[in-house]
Amino acid sequence: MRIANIEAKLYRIPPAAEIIDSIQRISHWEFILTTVTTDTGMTGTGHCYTLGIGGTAVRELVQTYLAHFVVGEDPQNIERIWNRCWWELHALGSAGMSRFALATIDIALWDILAKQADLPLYRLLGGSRDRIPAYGSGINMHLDGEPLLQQMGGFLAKGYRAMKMKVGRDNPEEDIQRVGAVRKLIGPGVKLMLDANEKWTAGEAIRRAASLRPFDPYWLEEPILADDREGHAHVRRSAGIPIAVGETLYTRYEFADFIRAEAVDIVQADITRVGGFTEWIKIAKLAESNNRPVAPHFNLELSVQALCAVPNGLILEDLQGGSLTDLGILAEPIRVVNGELSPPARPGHGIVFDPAALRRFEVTGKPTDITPTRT
Ligand code: SMN
Ligand code: MG
Repeated sequence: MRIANIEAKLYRIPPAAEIIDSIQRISHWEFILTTVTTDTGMTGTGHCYTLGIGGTAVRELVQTYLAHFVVGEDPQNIERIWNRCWWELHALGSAGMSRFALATIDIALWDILAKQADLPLYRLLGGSRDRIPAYGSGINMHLDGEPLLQQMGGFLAKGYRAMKMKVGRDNPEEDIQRVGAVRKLIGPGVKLMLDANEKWTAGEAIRRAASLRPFDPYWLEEPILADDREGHAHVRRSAGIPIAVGETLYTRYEFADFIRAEAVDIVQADITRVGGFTEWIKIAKLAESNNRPVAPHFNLELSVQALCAVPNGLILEDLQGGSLTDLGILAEPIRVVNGELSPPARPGHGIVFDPAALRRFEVTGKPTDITPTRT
C-alpha cells in the first residue's frame, strides 16, 4: 500500500462559547484538516488547531511541501515518514508550526493503520483501558459570581467529578473570591484545577499559589511562561500544589528537560502541538518512566485515544465550546457521559467529520476576519 494523495484544508470556526483566559481572547479556532488517501482507496484524516493565527501557513506546509516527501511512501513506515518530514522541517524550526503540519499527516497515517488493523486506535497504540474520566474545562477568566457558578455547577450536573477554571486576574483578591466560591459550590470531593496560562513571574506565582492553596487545587497549570523551565522548578518546589505544564511545549526534548529539572508533575503534551501520536507516545513513555501521569491538552477526540492507550493516562480535558462536537462539525458526536468517555468503537481514531457542516467554515484563500487575541 502506498500513499497516493494528500489534501489539506483550512477552517475558521468561532468558538461555541466565549473563550477568554488570563492572556488572550480566542475569536476563532482554526482547524487544518489533512486527508491522506492510499492507492488502495483507504483514507485517513488528521487535524490540528490554532488559536486563530497561522492556519494558512500550516495548510501550505502540508499541501505544498510535506506532501512532496510523503506521497509514494508506505503508510506503515510511520517513523520513517515522521523523521523524514521532521528533518525537512528542522531548519524552519523544531517547534510550533512545523509540528502542527507534521501532526496532521501523522494522525491521518495512524488513522489508516488502525483502520487497516481493524482496531480502534487506542488498542493499536497500546490498549491500556477502555474509558477515562474527564474534567469539564471552562475558559472563563471573564466570569465570576453567578455566571461562573452556573458554568461550574453545570459540569457537576452533567456528572463530571473534576473541573478546571481560569485564574490570573490582575487583582489577586478576585481570584481568591472566584476560586473560593467554586470550591464552596462543588464541595471537597470534586477535583478543581486552576490554569493561569503563563501569566505570572515565578515569585508572583508562589505568592498566588499560597493564597489559592486553601481551596485544595488538584493542580496549578502553567503558572509562568512555559519557556521558563527553571522558573517552573522553583514554583514547584514552593507552591505546595502539583504543577501541570506542557500545552506550550512542542518536543520530547523539552519534556525530557522539564522532567530532569523537576519542573513538572502532570505532563500535558498536546497531541497536535507535538507533531501527532508518534511523538506524543514517546513523551507519554518518558513520563511513565519518570513516574509522571499524562493529561493531554485539549483535542478531546484525539486525547481519548491517547489516554486509553497508555498506563499513565490521568484525565481527559473536555473544553466547553471547544470539542468538535460542540462546534457542530462531526457527523457522529463524541460526548462525555457521566464524567467519562470511551473511545468510539469504530476502527481508526473514530472521528467522522460532517462535510456539509465543515464547508461553511472553509477558507480557501486568505482569512478576512483576523482579530487580535490580546484582551
Ligand atoms: C487552553 C488554551 C487555549 C486553547 C485551548 C485550551 C487552556 C486549557 O489553556 O488548558 O484548557
Ligand atoms: Mg491550559
